[in-house]
Amino acid sequence: MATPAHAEPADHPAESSAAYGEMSFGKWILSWIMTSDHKRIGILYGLSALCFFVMGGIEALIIRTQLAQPGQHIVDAATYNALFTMHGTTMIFLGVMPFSAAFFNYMVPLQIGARDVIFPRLNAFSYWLFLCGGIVLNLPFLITPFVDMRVIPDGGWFGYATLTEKAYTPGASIDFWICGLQILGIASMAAGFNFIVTIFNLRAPGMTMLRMPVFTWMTLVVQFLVVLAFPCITIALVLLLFDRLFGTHFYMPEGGGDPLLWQHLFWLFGHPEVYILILPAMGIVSEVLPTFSRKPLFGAPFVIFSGITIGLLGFGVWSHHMFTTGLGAAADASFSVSTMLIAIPTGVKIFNWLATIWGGQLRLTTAMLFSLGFVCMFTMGGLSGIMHASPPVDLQQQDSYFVVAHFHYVLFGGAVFGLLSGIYYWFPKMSGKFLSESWGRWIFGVLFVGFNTTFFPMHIVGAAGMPRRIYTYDAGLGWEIPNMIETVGAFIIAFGVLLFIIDLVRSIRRKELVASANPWDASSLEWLCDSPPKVHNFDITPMVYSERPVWDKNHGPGPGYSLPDSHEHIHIPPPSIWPLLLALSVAWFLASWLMAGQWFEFGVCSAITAAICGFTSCFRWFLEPGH
Ligand code: HEM
Ligand SMILES: [Cu+2]
Repeated sequence: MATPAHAEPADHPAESSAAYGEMSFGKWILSWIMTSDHKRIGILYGLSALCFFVMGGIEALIIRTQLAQPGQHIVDAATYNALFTMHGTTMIFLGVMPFSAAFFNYMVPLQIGARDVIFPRLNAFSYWLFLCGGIVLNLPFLITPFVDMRVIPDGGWFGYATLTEKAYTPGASIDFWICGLQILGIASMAAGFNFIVTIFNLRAPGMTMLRMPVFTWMTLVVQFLVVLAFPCITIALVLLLFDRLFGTHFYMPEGGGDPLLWQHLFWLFGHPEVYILILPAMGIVSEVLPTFSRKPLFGAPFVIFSGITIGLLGFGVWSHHMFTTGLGAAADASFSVSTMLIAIPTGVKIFNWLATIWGGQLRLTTAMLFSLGFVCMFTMGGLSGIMHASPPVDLQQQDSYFVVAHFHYVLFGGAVFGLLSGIYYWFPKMSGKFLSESWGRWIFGVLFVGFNTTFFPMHIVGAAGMPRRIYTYDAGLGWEIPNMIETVGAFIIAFGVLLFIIDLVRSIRRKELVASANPWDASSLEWLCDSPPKVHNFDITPMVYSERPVWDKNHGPGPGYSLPDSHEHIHIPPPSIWPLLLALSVAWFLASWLMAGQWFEFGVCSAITAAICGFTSCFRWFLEPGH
């Protein structure tokens, strides 16, 4: 595409891609720290998520090594509690969520024909705050040798009261967990509002809501879930913090409180959260399957509306996590029905994906393989989910390895496979290079085999009565063989992940850019930009005429899109340090609670200092011109 002279982003040469080459290393680092470019922020989210994913994976390997045989003592019971808590919390909040955020950031503005998100600096703020939250959650690993109390979060990923009350978990472990989650919550909320406003307001002319790519649609649904669900856990955590620090009794029956209040508040967040984890992957699969079947997505509006329906129903099912608490027949019946209802829109999506592949000219690229793997594995996880939608069945399965099998089929076979599909699909767009397709097939094969070897036997051993969250078990219960198989599977997964990381590093380090703008012959607007895109994405904002603009332009029937001969002023917000400093101040402010729990006066002084820094950063941010 010809670049009109007036379209150079000359106002900020430091951010233009040509200038990166000549920069000194320090300047280069600074340009990442101060960036407000959605593409760079997306890459930062992706790399951070990858690191946390590896940490969560190492925790899982220790768990599996401990459980390989009966009666082992590689870790003790207390360490084991910390391991599964940190594994679950890490995978959910620091692995899958930010990896999805990487794609929201990188792809949504491109897919809607925008130059950036609507509040680029707020976007940078979200990223830095997320990173602070991840660090606060993992800090206890570093300080645990130096303190004589429990500091590594160990109350499970859903932190049930009253276990998490001071009386039952003294020390600071739960305080770290609360603090980390609150920081992550603010980061997610800020990003949520940013993307909602972006998608509503920055779409290219002609891109009506129903012309939006399905991935952008699923992003929109997810952001609504984030801004509606996170306040529930924020409140739940504030009440827990009051109980722990100030002696209130919100969840303590002895003081008139109710532990079930925690469970209701938590799961009112927690169930939508599982859709926050899976819907982005569903969006990715809805882009990949049509591209590699060379067919439009079958019944695209149905896929979109079932995504919306899943999001809405997701707020009406939370008590299916509480069937065993004795809610009574009426509540059990209604939550059972609402849970089963969600299977309908989910099934609609699955059938639409199958109909998309049906009769298509399939190209079995690695991205396609991961998407096909997603459809199979997610469906299996969905089916076991419908089983425990029935309260009597759930009474048997709750807290057993059957549930562990279920949610890994959804979260790993589903969300993670979908994200991997997205990496293989969009890597050429993001880097101008390809991941190796021959390695990719092997990586897919190893992960697929490893995944099923690890998690399928958990159904069996769970049905045979093995409870989750036990650090060891006796011989002679018939659990030995499945547990050994599961552990072998976990190491096969680790090998697959290792291969993936090697290929990723290799591919990134390659110098020459070989990917064309549209290497897969895909249909949405991101494939109109260069690979990698210019700092300002589009020289001219396209005018959109259909839901598959790039495809229609190349193959007909309609014009797809056009590039109006306009003289737009391209505005790219300048880099800024204030989002980072504000994020640090907010994290510091919240972390002062931790100190307040141990040394009250010190914590209060620290909070006041942090607040002053925060307000200063805020004012400097607002006074800085050009955002
Ligand atoms: C390397 C692959 C993985 C392995 C081997 C693995 C293994 C396990 C095992 C054995 C448990 C049960 C521990 C227990 O109850 O005693 C567990 C719990 C859990 N896993 Fe994974 N996992 C893996 C990947 C993932 C991924 C990708 C996610 C999410 C996206 C995830 C989310 C969870 C959650 C939420 C829990 C529950 C933690 C709790 O009980 O509080 N896992 N994992
Ligand atoms: Cu649920």
